[in-house]
Amino acid sequence: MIVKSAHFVKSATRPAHYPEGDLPEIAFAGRSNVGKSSLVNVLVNRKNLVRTSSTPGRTQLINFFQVNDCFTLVDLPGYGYAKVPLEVKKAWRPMMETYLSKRRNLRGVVLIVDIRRTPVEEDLQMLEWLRAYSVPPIVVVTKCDKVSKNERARQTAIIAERLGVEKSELSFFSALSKEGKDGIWARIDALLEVGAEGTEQPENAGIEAS
Ligand SMILES: Nc1nc2c(ncn2[C@@H]2O[C@H](COP(=O)(O)OP(=O)(O)OP(=O)(O)O)[C@@H](O)[C@H]2O)c(=O)[nH]1
Ligand SMILES: [Mg+2]
Repeated sequence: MIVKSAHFVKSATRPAHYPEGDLPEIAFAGRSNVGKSSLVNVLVNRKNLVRTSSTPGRTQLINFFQVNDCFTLVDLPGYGYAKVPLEVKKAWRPMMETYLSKRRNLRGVVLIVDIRRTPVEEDLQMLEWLRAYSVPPIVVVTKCDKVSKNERARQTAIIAERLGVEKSELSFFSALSKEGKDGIWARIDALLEVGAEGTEQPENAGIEAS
């Protein structure tokens, strides 16, 4: 994917505030502080398009970013961090379930897990929702720069088992080394293309032929 432009569109908590239009959308989900915003920044070659933070729970809204004026990347609020206020925690579940079940533009969700941790209950819940709403998942294992080769192999087995996916389904990533960036784009591209089949062409498509 060649990223020519990327800009913030808006934040939302409920459908009335989601961006209008039918651009296909890929969302990024995972635990607080797992590295969602960092992954989006690396994908679009920007240091700070999406705000990153060492304070977990920083992103509490659904943030929409338009890329190349042809699709949208969505940074979803993280989950599972003990210090996040209770009201924020309570709001997360309906906000997320509404987005995943109602957003017609949604073509896939990148679920991000930390190479050093065993996936938590909310990660499993997320995969279950995706199955229930027929949203294809891309599972990214991030912060790979933090572990040795042996540790990576050990954790890969644990993560795949806990999530109930094949090891080959996992994409390995590091925001530091940028390992895995092209592979993740390839998987995103595939989902954006599947979504494009059967949809109407833009109004000016084929204008030269007519
Ligand atoms: N070493 C290393 N650090 C990373 C990597 N990805 C993210 N981080 C760090 O992890 C912290 C959290 O990153 P964010 O991208 O803000 O995480 P987030 O999932 O968006 O967090 P919330 O929005 O709070 O849910 C930051 O200090 C990042 O610099 C990575 O691949 N390797
Ligand atoms: Mg974030």
